[in-house]
Amino acid sequence: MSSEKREREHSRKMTLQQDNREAEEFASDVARCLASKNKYLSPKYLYDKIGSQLFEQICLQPEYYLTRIEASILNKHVPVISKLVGNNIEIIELGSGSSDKTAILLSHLSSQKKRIYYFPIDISSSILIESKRKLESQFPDVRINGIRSDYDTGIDRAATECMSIENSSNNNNNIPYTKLVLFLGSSIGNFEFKEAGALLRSVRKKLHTNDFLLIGFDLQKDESVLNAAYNDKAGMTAKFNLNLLARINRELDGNFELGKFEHRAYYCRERRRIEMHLVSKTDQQLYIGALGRIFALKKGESIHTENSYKYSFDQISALAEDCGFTVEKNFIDKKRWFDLALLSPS
Ligand code: AVI
Repeated sequence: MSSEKREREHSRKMTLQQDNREAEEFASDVARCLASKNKYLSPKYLYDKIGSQLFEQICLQPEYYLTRIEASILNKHVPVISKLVGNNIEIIELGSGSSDKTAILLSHLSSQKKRIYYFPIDISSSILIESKRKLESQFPDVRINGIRSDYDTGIDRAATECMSIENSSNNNNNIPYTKLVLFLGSSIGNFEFKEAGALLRSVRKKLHTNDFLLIGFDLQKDESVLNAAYNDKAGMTAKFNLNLLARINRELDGNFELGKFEHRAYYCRERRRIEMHLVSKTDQQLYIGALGRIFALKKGESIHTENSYKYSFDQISALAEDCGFTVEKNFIDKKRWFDLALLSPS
């Protein structure tokens, strides 16, 4: 077998192993969730292939201002960012999704004839394949290497790739590279504060002093704007939320009837977060074939599927400082609804 073929076979086996591990983790998390009094499932399970497509639809809804505003901030400030990062850049993106916003950055950087490597990290392989295909035809000079993984493993793998680029014999001029880690879309808001800190600290460990982290934060604002953003009129967020039950049916042989659940999303003032729930409309019993178990749900009982924290500037600088970063710049929109913060290692 040629070494190339061997490598392909090895990576196929690794992907299969990873798929199996993820399927087992999903099954055991669903079992734990449905058996507990306070039913909570990690929001990462919202993003199977269908969930990721539905999220792309959410981003197009008029009430969901986050994507639009972040893109406009990026468009406005891309020249400043481009100047700061120099001519040789390794972009690592956590949760890259469609990479639509990253295309704004790539378009500007590549027009400046910079040398760019791009490592999008996402848990959905289909979305990685699709976005790589699209970006490669748009930006033929950008070298793209998609990493299907969760954030922690993904950042490790991307940093290893960067090291091999910097140390390779092709880099015989010892060109210095700047790493630019992107964490867009306010995905940090879906983490509890402790987890958010752990993630930023692990990013910090991979960066040198001249590298950057560009991270989107959804800011605290009028409750009515927030409630509308998570209850869009077209019902996309509801579909996205309910798809979690459909996913359990598909992957774990469950018998959830989606019509017996209601999407509920509301701003919790005390915790400064949007909470997303699936609320049972009736007393019901659920059978999950893959677990061989029956679970009971009472009328009004909820499965908590996501939190989306809304930040203040004080919280942003405290988080940055706590994790070894300095806030270089807060790029914000006129309404002060969204902050694209540029952090550098302190
Ligand atoms: C990915 N994340 C930042 C979205 C959010 O706004 O918290 C996920 C989402 N959930 C419902 N709508 C959008």
